[in-house]
Amino acid sequence: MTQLKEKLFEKIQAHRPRITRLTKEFGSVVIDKVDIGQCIGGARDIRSLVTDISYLDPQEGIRFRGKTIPETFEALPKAAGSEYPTVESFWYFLLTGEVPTLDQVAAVEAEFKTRQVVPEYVYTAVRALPRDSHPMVMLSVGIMAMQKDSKFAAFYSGGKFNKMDAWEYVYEDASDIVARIPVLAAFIYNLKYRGDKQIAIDPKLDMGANFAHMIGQSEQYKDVARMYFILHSDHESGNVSAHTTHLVHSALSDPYYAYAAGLNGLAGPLHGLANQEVLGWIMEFQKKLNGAEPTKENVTKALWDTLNAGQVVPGYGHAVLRKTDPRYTAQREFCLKTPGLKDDQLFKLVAMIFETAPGVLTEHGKTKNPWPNVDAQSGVIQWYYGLKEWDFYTVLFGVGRALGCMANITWDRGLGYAIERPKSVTTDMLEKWAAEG
Ligand code: FAM
Repeated sequence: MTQLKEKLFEKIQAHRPRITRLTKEFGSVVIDKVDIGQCIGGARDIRSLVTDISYLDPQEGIRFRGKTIPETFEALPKAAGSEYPTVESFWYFLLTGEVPTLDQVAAVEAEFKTRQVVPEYVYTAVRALPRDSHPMVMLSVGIMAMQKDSKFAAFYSGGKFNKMDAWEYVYEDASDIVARIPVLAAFIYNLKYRGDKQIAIDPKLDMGANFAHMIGQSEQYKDVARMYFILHSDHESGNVSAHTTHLVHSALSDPYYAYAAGLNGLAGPLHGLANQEVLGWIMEFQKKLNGAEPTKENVTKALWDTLNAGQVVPGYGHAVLRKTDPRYTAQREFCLKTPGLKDDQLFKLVAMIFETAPGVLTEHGKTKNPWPNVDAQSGVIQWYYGLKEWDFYTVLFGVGRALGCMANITWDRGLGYAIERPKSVTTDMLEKWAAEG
């Protein structure tokens, strides 16, 4: 067993009695009630999922294992010569809740090297798709193609399946997915946008740095990749990608089936595709500006044009958050401290939208949250570093989101969570209850 797996086992064993006690002794304690609005309105805010990986406070934003984003970046060991932690150290932290030592991080890095090689048949499957397929389709197909080697599926069908050990096989698949997904994403990027000029893995590099290397990016982009993957990793359990992954895995579908499903949800414009939509929207707007500086007046007009056309302003609003998303703030701070980027025209425009959109959306009066989410800022950074193919941005999100989704389902199995099966009702029943008050 690796150090990480041993530590995880220790944590899971220590946690199991808490769940058993809660279920056996306190299973009937009421923690929420459901109204008709929530039933029709996407189950908004109903407390019905459990996770200890991250928690989203509507005012404060996300905490990973109890730490805010700045606290997380501060606490974790940094990549050599960088202000940012490696993705590997963050993976250790998400899974165990403990900040790893440098030795523990080195062990995860070594483990990922043995896991990160993507089988050739996966590339063959992705290559067989039409080249103009959306890169999210390619990513999802790539993950599905790997399923045939699922260790969890083999354990399940091998006749020795038992609930206590099942998590170990989820952990194996989850770790393989996390280690391989940036390599698969780099392959897709090169296939689609660089004439299939592939770059081999550099085994000396950590995950984020290797991704930068594999897509032919600069030294500085290594930190962008590390930051981006960590920021997009997890946002508690109710969002579409995390919830879908959890739901599908709850049927004991293996992590490949589960995460491909999660990615398919991430590909929706109200969820992960918003980062692509933001950049498309901004580009259109920049074209209209025709070289003129963005001002409060012209940005206000563009926002109203969008709203009056019945469209949403991409990158603004959130189902849970009621303040500026700290993932937006972390990326804005990265822009402000990066020479060149802070004076970039696109960044200036995004900053002007940040000044203007909350007021316009408040006046519009529909959204419960007029503040920006993670997607409003991320495309600008990618664009600045030359990653201009914005239909790829959701793939970057999907690489990061694998960390959270895979940590979550490893724990789901460790704690033996049940198959998910909420109850549905009919409109007649709702009308009857409505009449009864
Ligand atoms: N622009 C215009 N209208 C908006 C809006 C926006 N950015 N955000 C919400 N609204 C509208 C929404 O369409 C709804 O209108 P109807 O009553 O006509 O249906 C109304 O405001 C109430 O919505 P809400 O309760 O404030 O938000 P929801 O919980 O229903 O939806 C979002 C949350 C994120 C889907 C929504 O805010 C939205 O569509 N935002 C733009 C797309 C986006 O940025 N998505 C990314 C979310 C991100 F965090 C992620 O997953 N990566």
